[in-house]
Amino acid sequence: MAGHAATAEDGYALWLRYAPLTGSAKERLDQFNPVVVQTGEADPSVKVAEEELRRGLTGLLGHVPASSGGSPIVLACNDGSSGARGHFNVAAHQQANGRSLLAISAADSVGCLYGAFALLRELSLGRDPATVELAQAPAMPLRMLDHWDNPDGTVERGYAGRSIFDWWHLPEELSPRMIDYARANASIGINGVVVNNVNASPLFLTERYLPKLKRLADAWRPYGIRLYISVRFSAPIEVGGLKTADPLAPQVKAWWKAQAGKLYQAIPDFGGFLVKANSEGQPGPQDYHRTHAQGANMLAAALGNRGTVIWRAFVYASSGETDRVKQAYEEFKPLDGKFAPNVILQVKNGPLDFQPREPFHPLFGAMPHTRMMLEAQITREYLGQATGIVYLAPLWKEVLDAPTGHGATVAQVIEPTGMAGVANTGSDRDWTGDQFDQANWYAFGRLAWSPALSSDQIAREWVGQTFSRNPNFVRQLVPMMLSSRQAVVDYMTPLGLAHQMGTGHHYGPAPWVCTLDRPEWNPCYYNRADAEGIGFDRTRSGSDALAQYAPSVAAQWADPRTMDENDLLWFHHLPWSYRTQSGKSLWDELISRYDRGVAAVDSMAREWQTLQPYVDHERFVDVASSLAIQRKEARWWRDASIAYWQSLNHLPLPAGERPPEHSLSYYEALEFPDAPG
Ligand code: GCV
Repeated sequence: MAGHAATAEDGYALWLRYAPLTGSAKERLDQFNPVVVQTGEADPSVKVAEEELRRGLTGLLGHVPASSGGSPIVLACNDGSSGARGHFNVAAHQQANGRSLLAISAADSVGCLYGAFALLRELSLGRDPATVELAQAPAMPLRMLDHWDNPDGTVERGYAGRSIFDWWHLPEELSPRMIDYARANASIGINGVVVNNVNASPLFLTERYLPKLKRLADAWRPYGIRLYISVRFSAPIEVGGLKTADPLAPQVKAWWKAQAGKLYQAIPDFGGFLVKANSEGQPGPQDYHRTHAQGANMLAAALGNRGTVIWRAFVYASSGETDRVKQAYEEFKPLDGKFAPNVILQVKNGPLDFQPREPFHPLFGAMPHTRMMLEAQITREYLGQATGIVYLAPLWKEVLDAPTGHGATVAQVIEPTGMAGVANTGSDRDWTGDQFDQANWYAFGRLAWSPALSSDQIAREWVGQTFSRNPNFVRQLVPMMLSSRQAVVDYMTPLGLAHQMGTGHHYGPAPWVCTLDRPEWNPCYYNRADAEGIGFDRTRSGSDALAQYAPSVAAQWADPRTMDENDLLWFHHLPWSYRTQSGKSLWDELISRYDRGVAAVDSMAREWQTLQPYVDHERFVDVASSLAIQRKEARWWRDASIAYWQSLNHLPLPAGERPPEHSLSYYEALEFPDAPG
């Protein structure tokens, strides 16, 4: 039996719904009350932990927990233990009076808050409180969200409405959303937030913004979240009235020091600066013939030991000569060991730009004397934006688990430092523009907390808390989520193709685009398709990007006959007649992968229909409509891509294959002036 569907919901509560338990699970939990704070009563984080426990228990029980008479839930938030900041224990003990006691203990108050959320997660999933036993610590110190939000309320690559940050009305008005946002983040262990776009407005370094930033930082502090800002390297000129932003100029150094001083006066635990420099037109130290290290170290000196400079490695010059995917490594590898101790290099998961699939970035493991963190993209800029179901944990796990060949996996390389995710939040009621994109926010936080978690476990947790803990529902929905990432790879860019999207909006297919000024902005630069074959030769006979990887890794990808074909055309240019591992020609294999992607989306849409009894009407319809869009998108990608490849190779489709619905010129003529940017 499906059980009763929840009442109508709009997704605002995220995974913190605390839907009522029933039957024996409710009876068991009813034995546990009251909530008692044993230590740390006055601490703001303990207060919010207590509040959250009460809120959660009230939801789960369907009534306010009794104020006495049961087995107490005790918050012991200064238990004298040592360990990583944020670690906690949750366990039930037997007391002398025969009753149980459920204790959440931690060395610091934020650990206690994390413990409270972890307990609520277990309870929400129907776990018997008497058997809960958790001992956890975050795997990495920095677990961050990077917002690409602008002061005017727009969001670069945002698909969920306007920015959640209302700079105009701050500091006087603090939207309740800012607290719910902090609760959601704390529940998954996020402890740092960069509030503005890396294409940074200098406004954030003006006097007017200080009280606004302070108000947010104060509001988030109890939730264990430190505030960071992105800074524009040329801000000393734009808002400082200086004639230069040269990092070695004394007046520039003094200006940044003064700015840092003001920030720390207002926000004593201010996190630091995130910087995109000399990348895609942003100013940087190279404008003054200085290196990235000189630029980063100057800012690091301004912050001193109070904060961190997070310097992005996402750079590529406007040159058709050097393969774009090689450029970050070429620029940064020689700087290993040259960065100040409070500088972190933030490296995207792959060497290109958040594509549906990329091999891991060759910088991971290659700069042993540099602190390095991983940058992932939660917002789906290149993966269909906010439509359908595309669960990203498998993408991130693929990268985290990859052995770098330098004696560590990517996860091990970044664990001493951290992980940042480009946020997918917006002003839409459901926060992420699509119900299932909440799962990606959740999964990012959970993986930053523990990269060892499996995509499957994270999906189970999310589904159980967000939709329904009914085992039949979970059993059916989780596999859909797990296969959804491969589906998007298959219908968009199978077999290692990448960067085939339309210019500007990055939404639909446009493999034919070849006339943009910067060669490396053109899809044709990446597919290199012609009458004879397709793919980018990155072996020694081509750009030799393979040589940037450790020899053991490069060897795996060097031979198209033995490598994992998921990355085939990323590394190899091959004739259309090339025999793939399935025995099919490359052309036939490509078509079969597009088809597999389309079929996977059709099947998700069909399966969702059968799940209606478990889901409230509002979210059921919302997801069903979103899947209807994804079905259209999948066909569009398949058909437009095949039409273009056929215009080059003139090969017939394998017998029985459906021809593209429209002519190539139809797809080429499509325009989307109204797409979000
Ligand atoms: C914030 C890609 C995106 C840009 C983004 C850039 C970056 O190129 O399309 O919108 O800019 O990455 O990561 O800096």
